[in-house]
Amino acid sequence: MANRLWDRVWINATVATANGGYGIIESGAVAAKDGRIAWVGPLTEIPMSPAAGALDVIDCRGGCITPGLIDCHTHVVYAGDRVREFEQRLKGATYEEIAQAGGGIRSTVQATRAASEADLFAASRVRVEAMMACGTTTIEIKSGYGLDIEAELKMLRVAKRLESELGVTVKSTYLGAHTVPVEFKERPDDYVELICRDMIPKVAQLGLADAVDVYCENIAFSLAQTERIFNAALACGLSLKCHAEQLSDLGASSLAARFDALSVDHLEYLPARVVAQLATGRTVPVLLPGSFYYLRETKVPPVASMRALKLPVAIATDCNPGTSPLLSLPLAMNMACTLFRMTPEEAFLGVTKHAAQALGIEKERGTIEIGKKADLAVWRLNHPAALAYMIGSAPLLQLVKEGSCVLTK
Ligand code: DI6
Ligand code: FE
Repeated sequence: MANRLWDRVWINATVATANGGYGIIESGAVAAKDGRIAWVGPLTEIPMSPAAGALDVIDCRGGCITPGLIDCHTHVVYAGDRVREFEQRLKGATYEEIAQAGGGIRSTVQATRAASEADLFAASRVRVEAMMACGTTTIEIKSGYGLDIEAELKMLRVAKRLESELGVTVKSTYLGAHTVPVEFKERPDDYVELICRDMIPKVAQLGLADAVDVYCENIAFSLAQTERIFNAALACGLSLKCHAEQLSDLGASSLAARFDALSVDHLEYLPARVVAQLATGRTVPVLLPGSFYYLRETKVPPVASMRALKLPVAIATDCNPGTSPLLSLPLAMNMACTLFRMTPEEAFLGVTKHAAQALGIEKERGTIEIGKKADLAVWRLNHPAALAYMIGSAPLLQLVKEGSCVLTK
């Protein structure tokens, strides 16, 4: 077989490159070779006819091609569910009250510790497949429902296996500091010591995580504890992320920015002066409208200040069993628009280019540019704004991972 210029070419599409806003190319084409984007532009300018350049030519029938979506904050690996807690909350209990009574995160910890690795994988796989059916090609996955070495490593191994078996890119994050486990209830600092002295070095040595996250909140870890954990993570060469300013302003975002963290996530209580601080560094603000919606929060993150300072705001599902059982990034985009007053274009960049930045993978993914990995989503839509416009529907035609079609409808 003759060696072709490309492996595969997509034609007859509106291409939204996410490069400089939507980055729309009308009547566009994208060509992939060896897993990377080899050409993108208007079909009239393609250097060789698609049929001569590649054996496989895909007619997108006027649909839209976007970068594969990137979900940069999830807790998708867990066992059990929290359906009863949802009912309790509807009868008036608050999330904090349930957490303080030993429910909440701790109940998922119990279920996750008890689950076999195979069962944990099977339960998580169903969710990741549903995410992919909504256009997701890269997922960040946090541990944090194990909280002892064995169960945390089990979660992180499951995250790796999801990557190898489902063909989705996974960036994994160690979140031992999600909550204080029951066995350390009276001595949280001893648990922080265990995280810093034993768990982070172990996770790093096994190569099971790319980053370390801390849930810095009144119901979780203090600012001083967060700083200790950040230092331990840096000492092991891991990147930093932080659950910050979700329910109160503890100063976590400011600390994370000083530590050059990849991202600060949630931010409902972020004060405007810290938005200015973020503008001076590389730390990406990540907004999670699913948990805002599910907890019926009323305080909105400072989106207007972020916009004024041109921050690269990312959006993610925060998929977790307690506060955001959400799998669809297009639905998260819609929520970012309706609840946070972001524009559809900001929402689009939030799940592509800016989400890649929040994971430190912007050189490889997040936009459709020559040389980047060919991760694409082909939609039965004529403009990417429609992704944010729809409520809970994602008319995906094809999902492409590093040049290969992993899902076709
Ligand atoms: N992200 C989290 O990690 C926590 N809240 C959030 O938005 C809680 C997750 C849980 O309740 O299981
Ligand atoms: Fe979270």
